[in-house]
Amino acid sequence: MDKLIITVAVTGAEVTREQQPNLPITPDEIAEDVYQCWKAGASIAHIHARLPDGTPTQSKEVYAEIKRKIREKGCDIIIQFSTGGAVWHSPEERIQCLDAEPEMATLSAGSCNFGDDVFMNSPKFIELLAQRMKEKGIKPEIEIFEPGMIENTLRLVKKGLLELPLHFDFVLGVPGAMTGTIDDLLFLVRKLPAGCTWSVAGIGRYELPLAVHAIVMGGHVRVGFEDNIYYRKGELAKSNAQLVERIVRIAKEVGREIATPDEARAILGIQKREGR
Ligand code: KMH
Ligand code: ZN
Repeated sequence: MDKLIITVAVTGAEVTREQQPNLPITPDEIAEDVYQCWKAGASIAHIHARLPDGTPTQSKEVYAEIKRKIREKGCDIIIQFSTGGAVWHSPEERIQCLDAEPEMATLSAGSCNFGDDVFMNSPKFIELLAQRMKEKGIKPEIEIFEPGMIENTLRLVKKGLLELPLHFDFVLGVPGAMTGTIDDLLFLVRKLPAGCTWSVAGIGRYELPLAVHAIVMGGHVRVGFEDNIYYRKGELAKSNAQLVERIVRIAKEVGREIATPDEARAILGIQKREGR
């Protein structure tokens, strides 16, 4: 098995300070939080930008500031920006973050219900995201909320917009999309083309059981406040780093080593580039 890649999704677009008092919001807070998670063992930071009042933003300037502040700390974590943004962001707003030149970015491979909203990803927009990431040499992480999104991805491979092997992230347990049972995870993993890598981001109570299964199955794990704000039922997590530390402990107990960012780059086929 490859070493374990831990992604931390520190902020997201939906969680508020009222729900999780330790949510990082400003570029300084996000950079410090990512730095603490990197020290704890995370090798990818999945980042959403916010305005100082907490409103989600896809401003390329804010994303660039977050990246700069992370790198100023001497932190070599893989920086992954969200092209998903918030459900109400326009496609034009969402794609902007690619101009801030991250090493990786998310690419949601289809539309789904998302709580009381709809997370819209038209075929045309998905193609545009894939095309732009290809031009810029940004490694996509394919976000899968529903099984049909794997087929959508393979259509883009046929069109030459994406190249195998790809890295997938199964986001499971979003109200309105696929649930996060172990059966769901096994079903999705079996559908992937050979040689692809995957991680799982279980939402809320799905986070820990799915992470534990991913660790022993040879997959990778995403944790963080974007997906889950609790340490256990009824107890808020103290920090994103606390959630990362628990995954590191569990992985070590079952003999799965933790990937450094450079080891994660090698697993995912990412070339380190100046300024990223
Ligand atoms: N905030 C969700 C609507 C991504 O980061 O690419 C979309 C999302 C996916 O979080
Ligand atoms: Zn996200």
